[in-house]
Amino acid sequence: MSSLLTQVAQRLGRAQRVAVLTGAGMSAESGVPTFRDAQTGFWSRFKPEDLATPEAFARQPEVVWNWYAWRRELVGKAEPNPGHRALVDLATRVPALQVVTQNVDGLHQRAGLARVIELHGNLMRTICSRCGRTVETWTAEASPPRCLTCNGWLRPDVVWFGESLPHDALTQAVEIVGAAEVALVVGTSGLVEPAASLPRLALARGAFVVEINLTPTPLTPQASAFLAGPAGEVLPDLVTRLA
Ligand code: BV8
Ligand code: ZN
Repeated sequence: MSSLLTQVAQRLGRAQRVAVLTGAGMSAESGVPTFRDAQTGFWSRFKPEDLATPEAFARQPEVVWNWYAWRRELVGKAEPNPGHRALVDLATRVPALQVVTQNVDGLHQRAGLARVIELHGNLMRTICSRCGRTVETWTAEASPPRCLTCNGWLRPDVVWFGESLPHDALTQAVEIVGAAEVALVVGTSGLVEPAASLPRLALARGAFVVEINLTPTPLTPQASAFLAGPAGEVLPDLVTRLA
């Protein structure tokens, strides 16, 4: 593995444009459960895919609102891990490194990355489900709280299954991934579209695509390199070898 790590580090050292596509595995070592992880406690009886939908919110808004309130609290207590920090370090060494994330926890930004493309929004931002305005504070007597402007239910500013991704984020992600000489695909099961198609776009454009994951995924057979291990260890190791 170490020769592969060195080979990948050499590729990174020569690259001008690097795209990094991250999924929930990036935040696992920060204590934020991945989507595939069995949910804990009260939430163990629900499947995330069933809760993260407009239909679930329409049918049981209180349950969906409380699930996100639980996740907001958990994410609020989480800290960026060495993998997040390694990407900040890498961004100072690569002329044009850009992170495109499926994660909604904001940990890349909290680690110090100035610009992050958030494909699926950010659960630390709350909006009105009717008029769309961003809401910073709300009283806790109702779940979900209501918008003071139009009385609509508040909701997390995330992309639910069946909802379109933010147009600008997806457009920028396609440009960045399509122009990259090296793409790092970190901690994603590669099951959710259209994010899952981005690594294949990089391959089609001739990029060197490196997958970093604990276990193989549908992308692994096509990837240029597969580095098996936790993001919080593999990414710092890569940066060390760069130096
Ligand atoms: C859309 C925000 C259309 C909410 C999320 C059939 C075929 C193809 C597609 C579809 C289909 N049926 C429906 C669709 C479309 C659907 C989809 O892809 N469904 C899947 C389930 C089949 N997609 C959508 O609905 C998207 N919208 O297509 O719109 C449209 C078009 C026009 C008009 C209207 C609509 C919207 C998708 C976005 C959904 N929102 N998140 C929230 O968070 O609550 S997705 C959510 O799940 C995450 O954001 C993330 O993207 C995904 C989870 O995936 P991962 O990040 O990969 O995490 P996961 O847990 O799966 O895996 C973790 C990985 O990390 C594992 O591989 C593990 O091994 C690894 N790991 C663990 N620890 C570590 C590690 N790796 C390294 N180090 C570690 N320490
Ligand atoms: Zn409103």
